[in-house]
Amino acid sequence: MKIRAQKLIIAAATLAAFSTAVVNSSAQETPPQRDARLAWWRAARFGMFIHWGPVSLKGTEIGWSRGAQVPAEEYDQLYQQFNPTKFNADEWVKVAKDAGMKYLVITSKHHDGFCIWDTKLTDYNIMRTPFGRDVVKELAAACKQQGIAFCTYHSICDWYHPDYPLGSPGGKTSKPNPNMDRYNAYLKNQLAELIQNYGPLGILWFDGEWEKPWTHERGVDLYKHVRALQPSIIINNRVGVGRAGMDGGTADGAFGGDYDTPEQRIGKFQNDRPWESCITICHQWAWKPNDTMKSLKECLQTLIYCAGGDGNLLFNVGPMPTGEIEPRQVQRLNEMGAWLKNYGESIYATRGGPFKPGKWGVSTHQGNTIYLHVFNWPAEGVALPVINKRITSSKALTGGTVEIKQTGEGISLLIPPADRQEIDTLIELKLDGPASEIPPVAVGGSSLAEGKKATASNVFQRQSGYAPGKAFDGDSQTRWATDSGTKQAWLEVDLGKPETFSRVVIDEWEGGGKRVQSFELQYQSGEEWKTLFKGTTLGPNWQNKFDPVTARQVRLNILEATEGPTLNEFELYRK
Ligand code: H79
Repeated sequence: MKIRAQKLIIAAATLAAFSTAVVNSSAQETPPQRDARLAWWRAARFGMFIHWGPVSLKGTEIGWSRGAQVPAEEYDQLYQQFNPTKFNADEWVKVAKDAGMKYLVITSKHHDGFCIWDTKLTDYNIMRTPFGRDVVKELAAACKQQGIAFCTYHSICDWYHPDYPLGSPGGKTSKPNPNMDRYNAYLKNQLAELIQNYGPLGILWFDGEWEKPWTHERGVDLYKHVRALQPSIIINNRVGVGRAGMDGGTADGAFGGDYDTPEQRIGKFQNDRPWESCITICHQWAWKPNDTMKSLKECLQTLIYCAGGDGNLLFNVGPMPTGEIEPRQVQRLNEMGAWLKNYGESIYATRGGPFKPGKWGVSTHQGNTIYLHVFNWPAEGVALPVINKRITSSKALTGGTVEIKQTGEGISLLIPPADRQEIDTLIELKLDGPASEIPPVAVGGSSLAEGKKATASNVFQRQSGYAPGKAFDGDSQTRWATDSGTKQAWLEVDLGKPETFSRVVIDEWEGGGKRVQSFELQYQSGEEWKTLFKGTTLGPNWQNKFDPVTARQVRLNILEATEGPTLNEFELYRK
């Protein structure tokens, strides 16, 4: 991947840029013009996602619970009781601002079809509730006043609207008299209302594009429609049908709007196409009473991992039916904001890399500066690979002294244990030239097995999302899994050619506990499988060193498990 040359712009000065950007229709836009259009948003790095509507009265998931946990007839009447009298747009925007977020995306319409603005195109909207106030209007005004980019999420699928062919639950039923062309006109007119009455918008965040009625042609047409209404707007990839599942990338050659959208996972390092992970602060998108909330460490490291991978984080809250955001969530967001106040220079307007994200941490850069965010310290310190720039000075921004040695072998980094931070030890390196000229490089070398051909005795429900390759993709957020009840299984990798290795790392999925009770690591020698060693339990990032072995086929043979074995990663290293 090559690093796209991009002038770094101070986030604050560019927040208003989308309203004044040069007018270009999508067809005429050159890559530099496109970069300029997206620049404010890439520099912003951190936004607030809000999922809200009458469903908050039930505490179930927005859209998906219609016709499932909540009968459709009941769901569709909830708006008659929706009266969030404590809603205060200024307060919500202040929460986002204090958290260090630079933009806000609210569900103007989710899959359930309910509209939270004063639309003239359907009666199923906020003005018909006892509340009777235009939430989109108030939020847009508050965002404008406080200098936050206002954006909307808009579902393409609409399981409520009679013209849209599919219905609840989850698009699994059909409507009696659908008319997709008429629905499409409705959708386009709604977007015109939103942009013309509440714009300019920062982003139009589409979703619900995966159902059959949506096509490539409709996606391209919708993108052009929205850009024509507001040339400066940014549109996510879910406008088209090219999204590759929940990983959120856009399939090669497919149409995918302006950026990729990994959902509920941190995107992989990708600096040649913009991306934004959308992740919830608790588990549900819409408000759920007593939902488990993520720790400050998880919240902050999620943001920092995104920045280090060269992406954004759109962090979701689901406000309560009272109109308030839960106080504990406000507090958590505030804590994130406090960290960003101190260390925001290492996040905003930076680019990810050059050292690729790993268990060790991540790096970001701007100008001649690299920011190292170290999350985990090996006893011997962090060893970074060779770079084509000289380090002229270094500083531990989170306190203490850092010892740096740059040699022809690489860079070694040590901080006394007392100065290592629980969440992020932040070290600034000044270079004798631009960090963007350093090609992105993995830390600690990649596993010899990464991306290699994998097979297994069993795959959970034969789903590709749990394929053997998930244990060799260098992404600890994905995993190989086996059917529930599986007590024995094997996982094999073909390295392509004989390789010499002396260390294995097996990252068993933490969510399942220690399932493996007995295993052996084997390699093929001639026709025969030889056992390298035997073990009992594994766990997260379990590792073992042994005398160097040369082999092409390596196999983990699980002899006994309490439940279906599942591994995030299986890695082999020379040393
Ligand atoms: O609004 C939130 C969720 O309600 C919504 N997106 C976030 C931002 C959401 N939509 N779908 N899902 C959550 C889960 C749906 C997954 C699937 Fe598919 C839809 C599985 C199969 C069809 C899309 C296409 C994902 C994988 C393939």
